[in-house]
Amino acid sequence: MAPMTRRGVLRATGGAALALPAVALAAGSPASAQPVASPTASPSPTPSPTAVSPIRKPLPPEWFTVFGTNAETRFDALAGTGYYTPNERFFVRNHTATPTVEVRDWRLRLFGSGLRGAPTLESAVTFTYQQLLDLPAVTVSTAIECAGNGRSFFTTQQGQTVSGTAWKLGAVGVARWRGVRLSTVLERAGLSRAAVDLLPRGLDADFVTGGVNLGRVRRVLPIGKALDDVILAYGMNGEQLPPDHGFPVRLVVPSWIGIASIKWLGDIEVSATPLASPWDTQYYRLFGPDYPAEGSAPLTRQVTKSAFELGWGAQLAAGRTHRLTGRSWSGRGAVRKVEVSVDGGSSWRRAALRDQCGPGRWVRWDLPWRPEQAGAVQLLARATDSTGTTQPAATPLNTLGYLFDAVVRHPVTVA
Ligand SMILES: Nc1nc2c(c(=O)[nH]1)N[C@H]1C(S)=C(S)[C@@H](COP(=O)(O)O)O[C@H]1N2
Ligand SMILES: [Mo]
Repeated sequence: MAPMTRRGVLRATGGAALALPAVALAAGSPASAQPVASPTASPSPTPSPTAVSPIRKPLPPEWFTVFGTNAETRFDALAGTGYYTPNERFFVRNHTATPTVEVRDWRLRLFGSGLRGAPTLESAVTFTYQQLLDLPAVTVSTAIECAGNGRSFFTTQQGQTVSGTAWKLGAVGVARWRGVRLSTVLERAGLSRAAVDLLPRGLDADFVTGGVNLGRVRRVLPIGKALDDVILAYGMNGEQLPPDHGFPVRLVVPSWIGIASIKWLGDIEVSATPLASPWDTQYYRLFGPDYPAEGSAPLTRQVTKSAFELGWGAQLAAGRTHRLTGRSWSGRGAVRKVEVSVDGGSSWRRAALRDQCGPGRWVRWDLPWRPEQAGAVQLLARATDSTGTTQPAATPLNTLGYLFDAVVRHPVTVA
């Protein structure tokens, strides 16, 4: 990894919370699974020439809120940027740190009982980067969104205690992903009709949490979804896939929670019997009073959300007409309708939709608002998707804080 600059250290430590010093990451220590927001900013450590940042790209505070190894996109930084999230502003969710992968040495390895001849990892079917580039290419417009996006509102709106990164609504981005269909690669690798589950695995460091090594980041992908619309992506918004987003190749699993879209893909086990991983059993299920002890079924599809392209606590001038802008999205279907309330939910007005929306990606919207009186106001936006689902007033508690879909109250000051 590149040596860290002074500026990089300041960026990495300048966020709302820091899970661990950058120096510890350089020594191969794990990141905390659950960074806790700390209100006290500790002084920046002396920059060390060997220290590395868990995220490679610059994270200017006007674009990102940093939580340890993760960086959230600020929605006010998307105003006027166009439909797709620019690569430079796309959120990053790293369990440990962005690894350096040499394309020259890189191979995608497929193995397991779900392939003809049941190859082992040692005798795996391999593809070079160039071989993947030479296969028929497709472009897919879809969001990648963390299952925990919106988690902080369980606490700030509902008064509940949940663990995990305290995201607002910016752990989501929409891009044009270029790559090859996973089904194409599976066919060429000799997919057997007996295959039921895949286990794609990343090349980043082992994830260690609470003193337990869970191994490399991986998550089960059922064969039905794998053959439906999943791609192996090597391009993002017309550029080579950036290091932080999975270079050289990542999975893109449309409409499903972000953990399905494994970055820095190294190998895929294809199995004729069901597979599991800690990312299917202890994480990415709903746990809590309303759920069985082992949790819900593993989470798949995303829910419906809406966000204003405004800073938290933004100031707006009284007696002037403002154009409120925002985005709404759903993993369940296309967004059909967006309504906004400026009176705490007593009355709602339809926002104008600016995009032809499809499932798994957002629609931009806007609506004029002329506040007359100075004071604090909460802006509310709620979307209805093609399944008829409208964002509710509250989301039932789950202790890991996944799939928050309730209407978010966005504070602004009219002055
Ligand atoms: N190998 C690997 N893949 C991964 C992760 C990771 O830490 N390692 N994080 C996952 C999670 S939880 C999310 S939300 C998305 C985030 O993708 P992004 O960083 O490109 O925005 O990547 C997923 N793929
Ligand atoms: Mo995630």
